[in-house]
Amino acid sequence: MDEDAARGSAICVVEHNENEGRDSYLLKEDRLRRLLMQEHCKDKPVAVVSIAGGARRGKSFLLSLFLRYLRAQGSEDWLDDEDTPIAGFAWKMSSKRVTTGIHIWDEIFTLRLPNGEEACILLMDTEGTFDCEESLAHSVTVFALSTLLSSVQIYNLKDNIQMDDLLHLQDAGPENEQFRFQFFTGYGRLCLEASDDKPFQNFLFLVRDWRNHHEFPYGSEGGQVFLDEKLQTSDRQREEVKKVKEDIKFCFTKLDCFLMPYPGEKVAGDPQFSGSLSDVQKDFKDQLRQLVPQLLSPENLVLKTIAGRPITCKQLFEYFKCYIGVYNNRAEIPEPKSIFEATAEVQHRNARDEAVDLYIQKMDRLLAETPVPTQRRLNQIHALLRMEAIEKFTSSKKMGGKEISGKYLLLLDKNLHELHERYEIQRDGREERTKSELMEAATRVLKEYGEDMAEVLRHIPLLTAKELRDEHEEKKTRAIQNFMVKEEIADENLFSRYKQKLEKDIESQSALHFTERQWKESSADRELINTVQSTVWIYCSQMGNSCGGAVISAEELESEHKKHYEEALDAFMHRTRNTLCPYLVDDHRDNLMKRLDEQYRKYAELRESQERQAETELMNAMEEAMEKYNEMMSKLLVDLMSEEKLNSMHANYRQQTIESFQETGKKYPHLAKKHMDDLEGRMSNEYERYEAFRNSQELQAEAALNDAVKRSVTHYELEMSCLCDGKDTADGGRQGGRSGATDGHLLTDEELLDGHEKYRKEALDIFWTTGGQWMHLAEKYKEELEECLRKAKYELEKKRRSKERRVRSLLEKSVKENAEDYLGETRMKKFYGEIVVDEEELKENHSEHRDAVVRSFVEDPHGDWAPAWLVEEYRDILETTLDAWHRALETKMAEERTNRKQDADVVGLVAAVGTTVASAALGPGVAVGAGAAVGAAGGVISQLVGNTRWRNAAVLPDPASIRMPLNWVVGRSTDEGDESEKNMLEEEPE
Ligand SMILES: Nc1nc2c(ncn2[C@@H]2O[C@H](COP(=O)(O)OP(=O)(O)O)[C@@H](O)[C@H]2O)c(=O)[nH]1
Ligand SMILES: [Mg+2]
Repeated sequence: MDEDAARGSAICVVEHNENEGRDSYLLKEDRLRRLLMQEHCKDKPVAVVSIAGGARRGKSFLLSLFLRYLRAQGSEDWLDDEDTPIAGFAWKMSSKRVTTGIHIWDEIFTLRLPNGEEACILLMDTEGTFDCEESLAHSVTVFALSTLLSSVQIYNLKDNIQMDDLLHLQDAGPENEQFRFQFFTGYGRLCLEASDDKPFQNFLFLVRDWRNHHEFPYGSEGGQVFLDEKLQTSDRQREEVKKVKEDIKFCFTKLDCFLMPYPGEKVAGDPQFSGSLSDVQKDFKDQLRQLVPQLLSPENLVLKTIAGRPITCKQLFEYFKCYIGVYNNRAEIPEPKSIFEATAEVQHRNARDEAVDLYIQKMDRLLAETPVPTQRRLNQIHALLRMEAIEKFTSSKKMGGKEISGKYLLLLDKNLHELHERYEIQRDGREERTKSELMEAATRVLKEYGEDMAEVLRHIPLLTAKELRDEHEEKKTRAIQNFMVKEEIADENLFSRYKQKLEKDIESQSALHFTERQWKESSADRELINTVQSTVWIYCSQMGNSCGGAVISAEELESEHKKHYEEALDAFMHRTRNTLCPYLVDDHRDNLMKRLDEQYRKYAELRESQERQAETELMNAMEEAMEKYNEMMSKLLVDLMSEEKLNSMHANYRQQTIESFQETGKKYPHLAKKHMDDLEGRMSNEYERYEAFRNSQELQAEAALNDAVKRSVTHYELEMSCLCDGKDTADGGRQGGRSGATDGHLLTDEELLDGHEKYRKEALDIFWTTGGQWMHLAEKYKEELEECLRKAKYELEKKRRSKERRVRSLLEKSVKENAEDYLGETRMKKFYGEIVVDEEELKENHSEHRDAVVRSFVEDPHGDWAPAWLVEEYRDILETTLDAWHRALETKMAEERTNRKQDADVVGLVAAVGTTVASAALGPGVAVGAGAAVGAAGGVISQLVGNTRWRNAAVLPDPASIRMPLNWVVGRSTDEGDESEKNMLEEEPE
């Protein structure tokens, strides 16, 4: 199926029913209203194309082709698409018909007419007309209704225009003679009486399956000739036929005829025909291309008119209702008069409606005006429009008489009056709405103003009163401006009333905002006062801390003040940085500064009084400390002490004193300094005094020490001289065999040293009995003492050595002399080269002479001046020397004895004699000094001397060569001694 066809359908708007032999017609009002009252069409003029005629003659088929044309919007190729089947109105070849009555395609087409106006097209199908099954009355009714309602009625005929076909228009059947002649002519005449216009519009005889096209060609031209021929009247014709023909020509504005070719067997006879255009004969299609635009193109479209005026879809709906009503209200087919009256009624109604519409339209426009019109203006306009509406009503063409006109005029006036009242209410309503809109706007604007001001008041920092006033002015101006937007919705008076009220409201609300601001400012001010107070407290507590302990100097106080003052100001500024009212801060800051200055003055006074107290306290402390110092120092002077010690003690006490003073002093550092200096000065002075005292003590002590040194030295010298001179009885026992030899008293070196040590100690002891008191001085004097002792000792030693040397030289001389004596003639000389004796004898001689010589040495008078220990030493030397000489002589003599024995052996002397000879031979050298000691034995030996002299040489030893210790002593003295000692030694006699 075609999509477009599927889109719409033919709806039955007038349904025919038959009840108990009586026809009734049901108007499907709702359907029809829905269709005709659509916005796009209800007020547009409409062309109604209707088709009527016998059943199954291709009416619906043709309407479907009209649909196709309309949907193609008059395009040239509207018939070219052969694939799309012909569809829309039900046109099937069926013996069963659809619902009888009037059908309308439920799609109203619009098109623009050549004059630019938009118009609608309605396609109307009729069913059941002129069917033998139906009553003729019914067919005539449907035919009449569709003719009354259409602007183009197509009378669809087959093959030819029969006289019957014409009669059908009149003939309601034999039982309705009256109607047969009355309807078209009667109605037509009534219409013509009322106006110049013909009652019906275009009428087209459409002859289908036209075969006689050779005589009358297809289309309208042939049709026109054919119709003219058919409608010709002649005297030969029946009266009724002539009447019909005349009535037809008389009633319709335009009569046309169109000869349509046969569509072909497919269309006409094939039950399987699907509606495809390819199955339709070309002639048919060619004629369709002529026929359809002739009816439906904008140029050819015929609008539906009543009494010469085009009607709209909406009015068409009224006529539907009116005519169906007329038909249904009668027991039989209505008289033309009824139709006429009904039509006149609708016309008047439409005229009134139009007048009312005009009034409404203009009043609506007035009511839509902004500002809403005043009551006065509404009444004025109403009066004007009322006249205009009445004028429009009276001037419109209508059928019917004065009666109906008067009735409708009254009705119109009543309607207008009612409308006027409605408009008044409406206007009042609008005015109320305007008022409430103004009220709302004023409230909103006032609220906005309030919110703005609240926002402004929330602003940190808080605005000053002047700033708030400025803000208020600005916000108020803005509020009024915002309100002014509504100026156009109300008339001047009304608006200015609301505006004034708004201004008053804003002013009274502003008072609240000003009060709030004032309140906020007061609390900010209180806060600032509190901040000043607490800042002063903090300053005071800080200053209290600074000045609370020790008394500080005025400068320090000032600097503390400056510091805390700055801190206080900073703290104040910091704490007030977020204040709501910064513009108040300066005043409070000035106040703060003033109060801080006041406080500072109090602290300065306090400080001064504290300082005075502190001075007194410090003075006392200093005096006390000084007293203590003096007390301690005085104690020191009881005994002499070294300057260093005194100094160190002074330093110690000084420190103690200072510390003691500092106990107080540290409390007042800046004041203590001066007192401290004073204290130190005083201590220095005192110390000088103590020092002088000590010095004098020291001088005394030194004198005592000096004295002690002298006494010690004297003691030493005394004791040592006793020792050296042997006067000390205590030393008597040591004199040995030399007692009484006072001059010969000589100490050994060791003895001297021992003595020295002993008396040195005694001297030191003596010294220390004094020096011990002043150890710090004594050392020096002790050194001095030691030096004196060392010198004394040295002198003693020197003296002793010199004496020892002298003694020694004398002893050496004596040793030599005695040795010489030993070698004398009378002693041992005879044994050297002269007498040879045996060993025993020699030994005896030696012992004898030796002992004699030694005894002589020991008993020598030198014992008076030589100490025993030296004599002893030299006696040993002597003995040793003599023994050595003896051993040497013995050795030599032994050799000699050997020699002699060898001689004796040769001469044969007796051994005993030999011995005597030998010993005699040894004696001559010694015999000179020997004397009587040799005795009797010497006599024997001397007899033999001349005979027995030594053959080997026996040399006599030299006493000068005896080795003496003096050399060593001298040597040693030279080593350690000085020049003077050497000289002294040189002077010594050998
Ligand atoms: N002979 C003939 N048949 C036609 C013509 N047009 C349509 N038909 C056929 O006639 C039958 C009835 O058509 P329909 O439109 O329903 O007739 P209606 O009852 O007048 O509406 C259908 O089978 C059509 O194919 C025509 O011009 N000539
Ligand atoms: Mg049909």
